[in-house]
Amino acid sequence: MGLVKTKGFDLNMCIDYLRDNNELIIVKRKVDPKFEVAGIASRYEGKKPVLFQNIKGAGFSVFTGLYWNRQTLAGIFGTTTAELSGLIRNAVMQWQKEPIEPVVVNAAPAPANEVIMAEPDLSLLPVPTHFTEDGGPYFLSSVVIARDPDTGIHNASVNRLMVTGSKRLTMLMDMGRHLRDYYERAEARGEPLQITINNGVDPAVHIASLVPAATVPIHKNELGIASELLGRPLELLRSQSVEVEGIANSQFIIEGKILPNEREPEGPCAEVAGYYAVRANRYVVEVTAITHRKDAAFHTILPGKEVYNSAGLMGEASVCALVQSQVPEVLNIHFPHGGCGFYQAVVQLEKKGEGSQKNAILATFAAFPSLRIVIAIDSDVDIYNHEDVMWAISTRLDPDRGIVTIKDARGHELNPMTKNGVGTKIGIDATAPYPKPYGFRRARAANVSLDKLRLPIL
Ligand SMILES: Cc1cc2nc3c(=O)[nH]c(=O)nc-3n(C[C@H](O)[C@H](O)[C@H](O)COP(=O)(O)O)c2cc1C
Ligand SMILES: [Mn+2]
Repeated sequence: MGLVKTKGFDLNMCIDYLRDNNELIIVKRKVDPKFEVAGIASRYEGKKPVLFQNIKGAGFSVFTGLYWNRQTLAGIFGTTTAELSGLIRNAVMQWQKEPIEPVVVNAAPAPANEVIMAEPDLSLLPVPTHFTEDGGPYFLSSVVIARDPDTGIHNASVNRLMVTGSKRLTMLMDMGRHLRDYYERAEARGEPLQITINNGVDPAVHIASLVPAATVPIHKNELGIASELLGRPLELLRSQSVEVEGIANSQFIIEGKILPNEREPEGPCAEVAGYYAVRANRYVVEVTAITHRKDAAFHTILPGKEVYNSAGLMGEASVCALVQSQVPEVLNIHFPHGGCGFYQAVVQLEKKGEGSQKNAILATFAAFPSLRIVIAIDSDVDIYNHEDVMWAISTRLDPDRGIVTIKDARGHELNPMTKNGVGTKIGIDATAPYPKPYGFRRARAANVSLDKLRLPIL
C-alpha cells in the first residue's frame, strides 16, 4: 500500500521510515548551514537522504535528499522505480475525472501551528546557503500557496526564495507561471499578493505543486492531485495573518505578501541546469508570521539530481498521458537526468508501422516546450538505462533519415543554448526498421530463476 496512504502521513514519517530501513545518513556533529550542509549532502547525492541533527545557530534539524533517487521515493509510495511515474500519471488522470478537493481543518493546533513565533524572525531558521557562489540562504523546496485575486482558486508551486532580512525575502516567479499571473493581476490594482510558504511538505504535495501548466489549467487547483495520491482529502489550515491557507502537516509555514511595485536583488543562485542564475532585481516578500512544529526539520533540496527527479517525474507522467492520446503506440516516456529532467525525453513505442516514431517525437515536443532532444526507442530497449538508449542510437539510428531538426522553436530561457528561450530542437529516431529484420533482433540469455538455485540476486 505504501507509506503515503497511511493516515497522518507527513515528512516526519518519511524520515522515520528511512531511519528504520537503514536508508538515512544521520549527521550528529555541529554543521554550518552556510556551505557545510550542502557540501556534506552533495557527497551522498543520488544515494541516501541526509538528516543534520545539529545545525550551528539554530534549534532545528535540516533534511535533504528525499527526491534524489527514485528508489527512495518508490519505497515511500509502495511501488517500484519503473512503476513510479505510472502511479503519478494515474493519480493525475483520476483527479481530472473526479477531483478530491482539499479540506480546511479546524482542530487546533494543526501540526504546523504547534508553535507560533511571537515575532517572526527568519534568522532563527536553519536556512542553508547551498553553493559557493549563492547570494544568500535559500528556501529551495518550499511550496508557495496563493489565491487567484479574481476567482479565489488556490495555486501551488515551488519557488526559490532568498533570505534578505529577518522579515524579508526576494523570490523568482518565471514568465508563464500561474503564480506570476496571480501576482500581476494583484499588482495592477496596487495590491499585494498574500501567500503561505510551506516548508517540509509530504511528497504528495511536492509532486502536486510541480504538475506542469499544460496538465493543470489556471482555473483548477493542483492540490487536489495531492489528495488523489494520499487517498483522502489533503488537509489545509487557516493562517494567522493572511487570507490564504497553509498545508496542515508542514514543518514550517512562513506567511507573507508579495509586495506590489517593489523589486530587490536576488541571486546568484545555482539553478536546475547546473549553472548560476545572475543576480537581478526580482519580487519581494514581506513576512507577516511564522509558525512551525515543535520538532521541525527544515527541508531543502540540493540543485542537481533532486531537482531533475522532481521536475522529471512530473514532466514525464503528464507528457506521457498527452502523447499516448495522440500516438497510441507510445508505451512510456522518461525524462533522464542527463537532460536535467526536462530538456531531454526518451519515448518508447511499439511501432505498428513505419513513421509513427516521428509522430511520437513531434507530439512529445508539442506537449512539453522545454524539451530540446527527444529520442525514440523500441520496446526491447530499457528506457531507464541511458547506456541501453545509447546502444539503440549506436545501432539503430540512420543519421541521414533519422534526425529531425526544428529550428528556432520556443524552449526554456534558462538553457544557455537558447536566445531568450528560442533555439533548435532535435529528434533522434533510434528505432529499428518496421517490420524488424532478423539483423535487428536482440540476443538474449534464457531467463533462469536464481531463487531456485539459491544464487544471490544482485
Ligand atoms: C526545486 C525547484 C525550484 C523551482 N523554483 C522555481 C522558481 O524559483 N520560480 C519559478 O517560477 N518556478 C520554479 N520552479 C518550477 C515551478 O515550481 C513549477 O513549474 C510549477 O509547476 C509552477 O506552477 P504554477 O504554474 O502553478 O505556478 C521550481 C521547481 C523546482 C523543482
Ligand atoms: Mn498552477
